[in-house]
Amino acid sequence: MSTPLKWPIDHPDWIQLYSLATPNGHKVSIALEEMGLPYEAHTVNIMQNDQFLDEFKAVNPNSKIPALLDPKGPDGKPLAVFESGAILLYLAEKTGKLIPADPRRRSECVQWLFFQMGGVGPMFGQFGHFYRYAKEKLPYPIERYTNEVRRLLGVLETQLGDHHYLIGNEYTIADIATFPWVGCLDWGYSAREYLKVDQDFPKVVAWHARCTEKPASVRGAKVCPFA
Ligand SMILES: N[C@@H](CCC(=O)N[C@@H](CS)C(=O)NCC(=O)O)C(=O)O
Repeated sequence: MSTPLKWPIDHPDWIQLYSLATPNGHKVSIALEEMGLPYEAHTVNIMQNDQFLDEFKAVNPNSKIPALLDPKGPDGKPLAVFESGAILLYLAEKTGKLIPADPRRRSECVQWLFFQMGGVGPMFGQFGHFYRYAKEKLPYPIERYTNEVRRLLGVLETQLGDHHYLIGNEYTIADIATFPWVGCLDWGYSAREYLKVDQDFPKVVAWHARCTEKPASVRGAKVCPFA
């Protein structure tokens, strides 16, 4: 007899999302909502080590949320995709949505997506660990990641210039990859005041509000909630 699935599938023709309502998880559920793709969401409780189950590792060998299984990959066969940036790019290419068609603009979008994946995500995450969660409040890493988070917020502030979104007035996967992490400085790490976000980065604050207020963002942020 086979082991019952932890996450039974009711709609095998839909995209299967394995996630949790963290900034990395939000990216994908918000993009799926914005693109209007049918999907079925499965909550992976990383506090209970669900990510190390073989059933999850079959979708993401790296044991981290988010991950998805598209029953209809580019060749019509099922495709598993992990790493939130790769998932966003995959979905954008699949639908032609949230990514510019023009090659120059597309490259800009991909550059800011990678800026998030290589900079904002890891650095904000390390900041949160040492500032909020580490039992011992160590001055050196707190100072190091505070400086780096504020530097990255400054890069975003400059990039936003006088336009609405990261690469101009078109909302793209680069915005969706980034704004949940900016929000997390407040709702996840309670560091909005400490980092002087409102005082020093007003364009980032306005852009974050513009992105979070979208109906798809509101719906996407509710997917795979913490128990
Ligand atoms: N680079 C990965 C990072 C994913 C990641 O760090 N996910 C966290 C939650 S936000 C996780 O699953 N942690 C569980 C663990 O480390 O065991 C991505 O963007 O998908």
